[in-house]
Amino acid sequence: ATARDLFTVTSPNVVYTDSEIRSKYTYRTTLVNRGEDGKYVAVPQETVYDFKVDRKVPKLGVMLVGWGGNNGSTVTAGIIANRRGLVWETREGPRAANYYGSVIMGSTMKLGTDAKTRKDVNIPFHDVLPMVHPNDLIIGGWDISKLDLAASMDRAAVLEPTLKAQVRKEMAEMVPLPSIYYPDFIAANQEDRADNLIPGSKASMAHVEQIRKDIRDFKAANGLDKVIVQWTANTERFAEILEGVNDTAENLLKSIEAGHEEISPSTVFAVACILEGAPFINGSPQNTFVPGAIELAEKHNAFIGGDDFKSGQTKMKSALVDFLISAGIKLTSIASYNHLGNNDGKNLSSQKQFRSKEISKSNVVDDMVEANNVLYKEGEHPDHTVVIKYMPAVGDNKRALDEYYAEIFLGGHQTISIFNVCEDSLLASPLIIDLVIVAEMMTRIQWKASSDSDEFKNFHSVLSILSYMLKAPLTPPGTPVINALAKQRGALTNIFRACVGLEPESDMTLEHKLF
Ligand code: NAI
Ligand code: DG6
Repeated sequence: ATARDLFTVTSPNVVYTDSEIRSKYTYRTTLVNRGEDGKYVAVPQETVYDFKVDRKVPKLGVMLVGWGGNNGSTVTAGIIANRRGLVWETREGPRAANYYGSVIMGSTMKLGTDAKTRKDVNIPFHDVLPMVHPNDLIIGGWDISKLDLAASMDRAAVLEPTLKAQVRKEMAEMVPLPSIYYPDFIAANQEDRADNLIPGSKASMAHVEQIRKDIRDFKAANGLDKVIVQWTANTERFAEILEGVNDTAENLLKSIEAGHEEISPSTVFAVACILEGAPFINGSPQNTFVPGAIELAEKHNAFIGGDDFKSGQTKMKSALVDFLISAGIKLTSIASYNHLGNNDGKNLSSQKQFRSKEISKSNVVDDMVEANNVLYKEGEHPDHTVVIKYMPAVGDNKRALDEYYAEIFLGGHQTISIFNVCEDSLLASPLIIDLVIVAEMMTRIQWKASSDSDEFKNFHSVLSILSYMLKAPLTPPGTPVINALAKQRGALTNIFRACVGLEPESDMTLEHKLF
């Protein structure tokens, strides 16, 4: 269906047709040269782009790898609850389904200033472009555990019994497809749930083909226009990057063919999705996107995104550290502890899998530190430690304790302690939804430089626009990683605004200052 617009833009640079929105957008940046005297010369730059947005909202399917896990079962129940407008009793009174925690469904952006009152006019983020509504998503997926989704939801122990009772029947009919399991990649303590397997314990083209077939079958069975696949399965260990094995697209395909032991299940899923043209997003920390997988995606013009959902502790960190450092406060150490008792915590109690998570949780302040050459000398960095412990009793109610220690004026110190407690899967589920909606939207946005007559083309295969939702954002090779939360949101907001010919939100509010 073509979405009904909440607003239209009246501008010589914006044209609406029944099927498209076209905008001509002037992108303004600043090019800096450093002279021999060490001084900078800043030159404003303008590039004019044409953007084209396909207005037809597709019937969209999402297939989750690890569907029967805490995130998979929680997001599925959440979408059903929203779709059916469910209300359930809790000891604190009735609660109704919502999409809190989703930037797309739960936040707004400023459209502009009211012509009469001069007050801000804010619109739901979801309405800036014709996006898929999560209530309309068709969900499926794979799991190495054969429990149906109702039983998975019980195992996850996240949702209120009164909510579960209302979605149980529908979820009991949802059964994950068998998946691929290469025991060396996830913790040995996961073996007892691996009872729903495609035969074979190392990478093979047969596995790639089976996954591709599963996607095609799901698409056909549900009459879908598109499918997006997301890895929300267990954290794997890092794969070694080996010359001749996974360093190029060609070598990666050959290595899968040869059953090389260093190819992980998540990389096999990524390859299958790339070949099938289904965008693939990695919600876990491991290096699924080995260089060969990125090159393969580029070759096939396929979309990929990752890594590792940024839900609680790290989201706070990427906002707080941005605030401290940009306030001129010298952060000198961050100590981050976590304990949790869900299956994710059990898997992460194994050293190699913990190491993947430690890496993705540790590199998240680098860009902010590097940007402040007043506080930090080249190569100087705050101390940063990350600890995760498995504590079965607390279940999905993860505890994250952080101490931020900073140097302030004249040698003084500031210590900020944070104790963050909540159900991990209730934070991660809205991110899964946002990643799907934004990734799908990006499949319908094309661009060309206005100065050339070339065809419209897609954004780069690596969707760095998804960074806001991810701890270790994958970016196109050779381009910087942005971790600062406000910048990540700015990129998401302003790229979508540009597609309808709107200027970035600058927050200058000169209209309230110059009169
Ligand atoms: P979970 O352990 O409850 O679920 C993972 C599921 O994946 C399990 O059902 C397991 O059987 C399945 N699985 C394992 N290997 C598989 C394979 N090869 N193919 C198909 N299924 C497979 O974990 P949870 O809490 O749902 O988290 C999922 C992932 O998301 C973990 O890697 C976790 O680190 C990551 N994550 C979770 C966040 C959160 O806030 N919950 C935030 C950031 C990342
Ligand atoms: C221990 O921290 C378990 C992890 O899987 C995290 O809960 C998850 O990655 C979320 O991390 P964060 O830092 O975004 O809260």
